[in-house]
Amino acid sequence: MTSQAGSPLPNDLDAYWMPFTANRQFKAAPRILARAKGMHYFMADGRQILDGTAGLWCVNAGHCRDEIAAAIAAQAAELDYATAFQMGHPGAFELAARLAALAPGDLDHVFFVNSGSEAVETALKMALAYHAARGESGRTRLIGRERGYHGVNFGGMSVGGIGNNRKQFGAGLAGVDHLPHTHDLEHNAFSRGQPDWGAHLAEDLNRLIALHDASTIAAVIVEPMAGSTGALVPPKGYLERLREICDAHGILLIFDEVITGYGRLGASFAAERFDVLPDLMTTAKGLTNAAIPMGAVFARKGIFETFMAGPEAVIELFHGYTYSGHPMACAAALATLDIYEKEDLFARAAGLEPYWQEAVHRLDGADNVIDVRDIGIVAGIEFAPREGKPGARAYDVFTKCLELGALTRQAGDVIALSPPLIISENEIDRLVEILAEAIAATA
Ligand code: PXG
Repeated sequence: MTSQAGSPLPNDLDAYWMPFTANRQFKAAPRILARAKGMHYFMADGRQILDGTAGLWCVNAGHCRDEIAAAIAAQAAELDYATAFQMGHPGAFELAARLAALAPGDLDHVFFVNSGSEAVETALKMALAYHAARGESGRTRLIGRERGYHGVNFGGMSVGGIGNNRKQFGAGLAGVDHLPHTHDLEHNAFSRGQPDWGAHLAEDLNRLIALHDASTIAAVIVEPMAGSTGALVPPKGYLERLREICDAHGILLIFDEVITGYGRLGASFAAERFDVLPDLMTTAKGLTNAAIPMGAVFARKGIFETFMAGPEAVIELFHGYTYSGHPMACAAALATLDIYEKEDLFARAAGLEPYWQEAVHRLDGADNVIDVRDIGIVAGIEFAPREGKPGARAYDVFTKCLELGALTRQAGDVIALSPPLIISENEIDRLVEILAEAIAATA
């Protein structure tokens, strides 16, 4: 069978075990994306859908960019694969240098991985190995945050703070603790940009230090803006305070910028926007405009140099992946960075932010909406849960939006928006109109 859009429709939905999906519910009424261009997806039935989520917070330059497709095709013909272990290829070195120049401060060494989850595992392992290399191998504890999302592997799941993502999988890593999340509707509902209330929540790190002793703590990992649990914007002064406390106690600060990296907040990285420099920074998603899976972990100069102090013939970090720095991913990333630069997309996002903010706050006061929040080109619209059915209201809004022609992302009782950074003002208006209509229709 062939769809109107010219792409095949699957005949058999059974074999594919879908990730983070209610498989039976989905297969009873499948939603099949057939192709995409620019700001739009096209469903298998030919319907055009405005992409309100940049795929999954990742297609920052819009879909199916010709330059990226051409770069991938050329690379596939020239050098399909090269091992990164004791061998190299030009693209990985070129990309690392470009990224080091893009990142703030002295975050100028780059380790390649294939996803956000792998970036997180890599950063956590780097933190432990860094302290060990300095003779402080007692620093093994890792501190995450409630409602944090750091991917699905064991380290990231353990420092993550989402009950549903943890409960099926045992005890996780030992020696992990969590800061409280910063989401508080009583004080911060309907904030525009960073909320005023909540910097004091960073002081909880001092409580954990008193409990565990700083000499046992390797690192604190947070998303500068928590994405997956519904766009939780950091309170003013909060990240700055975390940085101060970490500095005072020799604890590494890791920013998980898998969502916030590459322009989402109107700057290269959240670290730049908030002017808080982490020791390690994890990225993925927008790195290749999501065209090929890839992640990159950035390390500050002093961390990298600590590893380079031993004998030169000894491998400094016993870690890496078969596909680290894959040639095609490097080609996709280099083409993506070219687009970001040529179209000045991060500055474009910053310039669009006031319009975006005005537009999404038109939903303040809509039926059952208990919060609207925004930062960069991100918004979270939170609903009062249906009695005894958490998430059901936002799921209905999500499916209604799709019916009306827009893709949004549901996270619990929140609808998160994060469109490609090429979105026009008209398209922002259209996205908000569709949401308003969907909210009214499902109230
Ligand atoms: N860290 C952060 C901050 C993320 O947002 C990951 C790590 C893991 O990346 P990979 O590439 O391994 O998936 C992410 C991923 C959502 C949603 O609904 C967000 C993500 C993944 C799935 C769903 O917002 N982000």
